[in-house]
Amino acid sequence: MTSPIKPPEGNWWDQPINRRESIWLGIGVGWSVILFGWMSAFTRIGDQNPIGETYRVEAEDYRDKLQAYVDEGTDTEEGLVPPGDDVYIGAGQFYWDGLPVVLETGQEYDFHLAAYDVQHGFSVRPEHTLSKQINLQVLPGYEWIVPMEFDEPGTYRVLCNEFCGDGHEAMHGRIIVQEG
Ligand SMILES: [Cu+2]
Repeated sequence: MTSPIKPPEGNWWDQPINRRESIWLGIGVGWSVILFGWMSAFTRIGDQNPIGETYRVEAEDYRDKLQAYVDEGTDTEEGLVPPGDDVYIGAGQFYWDGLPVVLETGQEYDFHLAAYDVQHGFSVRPEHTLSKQINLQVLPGYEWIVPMEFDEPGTYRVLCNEFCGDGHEAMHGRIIVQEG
């Protein structure tokens, strides 16, 4: 049997680099440098970066804090109305503690995010545009406080966007935002 792939004729492996190859190599190197610079700039410039503060916290302590917050809030048919500007959310296999929550537009809330067991992903999407989303990592051992404000009223879905085990797909929650 003969191979359908035929080697090129002659001495093809020992040729000087041609002009077209040099140009593409140059473009490749140039583009790499741009992307490298972009990575660095992306973390320093603009509003796209998650902000806030992070504190070490034990899962049990966070659970207690969240429970105290839930007790202080007002339970309504739609969900919990937080007692103040703080919103506590706990992620566990496989549920969102503290959701659903009822918030208002035009008010800045401090979202507290922590996980009880493994790493989870806090993904928030407006119900009418599920492709529009923010994604934040929720880690066990850390409480991340992120300021957030909703411009538009509506229902926002919260789902876990980090595969966290068999049951991960059941991690749904809701944030109901009302006109403030
Ligand atoms: Cu999860």
